[in-house]
Amino acid sequence: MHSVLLSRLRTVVVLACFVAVTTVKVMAVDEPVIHLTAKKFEYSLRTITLKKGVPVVIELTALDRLHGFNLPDFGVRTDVVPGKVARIRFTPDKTGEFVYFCDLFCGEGHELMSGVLTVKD
Ligand SMILES: [Cu+2]
Repeated sequence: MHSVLLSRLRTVVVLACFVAVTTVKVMAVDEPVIHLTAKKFEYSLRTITLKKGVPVVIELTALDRLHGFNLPDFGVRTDVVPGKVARIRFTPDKTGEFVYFCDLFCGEGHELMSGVLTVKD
C-alpha cells in the first residue's frame, strides 16, 4: 500500500517537472527579447520597432549608475539598477510612435535620455 502511494507520488513529481520545463521553453521561444543598455545620457537603442499584439520582453541593464525606463503610453516603467537585469514584459496593443525616457534624474543630460518606440500592424 505504502509503495503504491510512493510510486504515484513519484509519477506526479515527474509530470510536474516535465510541465514546468516545457512551459519555460515555450515562453523563451515565443517572445522576442530586446536588450537595452542605459548610461549617461542615452539608451543603446534610440528607436525600437514592435508589432502590435505580439508580446515582447525588454531587458535593461545600466552601465554606470541608476537610471529609469518609462513608457507611459503602455503603463510600463522600471528602475534600471547597475549589476542587475530589469525585465519588462508587455504586449503593445496600439499602433503609433511613443516616447520612452529616463525618469530618474541621472545628471546634466538627463532630459535628453529618451527614445521612440514605433508599433506597427
Ligand atoms: Cu536620467
